[in-house]
Amino acid sequence: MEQQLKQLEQEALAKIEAASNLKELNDVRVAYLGKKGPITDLLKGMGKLSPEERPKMGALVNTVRENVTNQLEARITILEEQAIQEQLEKESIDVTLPGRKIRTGNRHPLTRVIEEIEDLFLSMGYEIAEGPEVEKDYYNFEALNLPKGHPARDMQDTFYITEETLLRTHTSPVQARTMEAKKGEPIRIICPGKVFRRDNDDATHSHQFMQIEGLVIGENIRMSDLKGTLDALAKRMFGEEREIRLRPSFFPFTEPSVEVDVSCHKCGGTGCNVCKQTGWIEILGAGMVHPNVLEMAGYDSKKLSGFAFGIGAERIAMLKYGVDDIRHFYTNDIRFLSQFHRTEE
Ligand code: 2NM
Repeated sequence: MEQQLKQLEQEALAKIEAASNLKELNDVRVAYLGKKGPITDLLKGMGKLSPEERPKMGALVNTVRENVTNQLEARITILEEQAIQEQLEKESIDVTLPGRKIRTGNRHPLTRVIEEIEDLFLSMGYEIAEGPEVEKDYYNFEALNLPKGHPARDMQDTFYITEETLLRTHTSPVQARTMEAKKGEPIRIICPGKVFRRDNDDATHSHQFMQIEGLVIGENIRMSDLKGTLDALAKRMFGEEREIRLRPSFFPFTEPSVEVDVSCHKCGGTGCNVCKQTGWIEILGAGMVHPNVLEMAGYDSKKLSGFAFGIGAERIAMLKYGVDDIRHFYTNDIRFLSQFHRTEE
């Protein structure tokens, strides 16, 4: 029996040594130490032995079982460590590999133009004011010296919701609302936002576009203040060498009113295809706020005066970036939009 035990032990140890994974090891454990294994059988057969032999054989079986168990556990530890090692090697990363480029988006060209203009005016102490796109007839027309029946209020030029409610045709109603709220106090604001006009869309017209209007009201605000402000704007948007030129014009809400030209940024004023050989490009309209507009908003036009101007963001962006069709701004073609990715700054 002792012989038999020694042989079993050798066999089990050899199989443990030969096992190459945890499953094989478990099979060995079940085969030799399990309930139906030979060692358990031997322990069960102890009863048949004489009382003198029993302690000696018992001790021997226990030693064998302990040996096999210890070897099994040692082998399990080794295989587990091997498995971890293999996994670590498989999962190791090469930190010297170059990183993958993350493709970033860019702001819409109109957003860029508007933010550049906002930055300039914020730096000059202006505040940014906003208001509703669906507006009252009163703020869009009446308060701006456009009484009922005025040609500029023609149904053809405006999207009406009801008799008294419409889509704003400019951001001036924001300025009318601001004047009303400030109750005679000085004002320095710019109003960027969406505006709407009943118009047939083509390369240079859109029924919806972005406008930026400015308004300054205070004591002794003069035409020269307007001129200096617009000169700074032209230089900021089109280059430090630019000059501006004012031509007389008409707007119901300003008197006097002017159209403002900037010297051509392509030819510098000598004449080219961009400025249609004139050396000048029209960029905005402006003027001194009409006394009627001031009085309607509760300002004393004898004590305070102001200037105002209106810029079309699309027109500026088209000139600045050489865009030939206004519809490019709205069709979201990535081939168009991705061209405005900033490379410096
Ligand atoms: C323009 C041209 C001239 C203008 C006037 C006002 C207000 F509210 F003060 F009366 N806001 N904007 C104005 C003046 C707008 O756009 C071409």
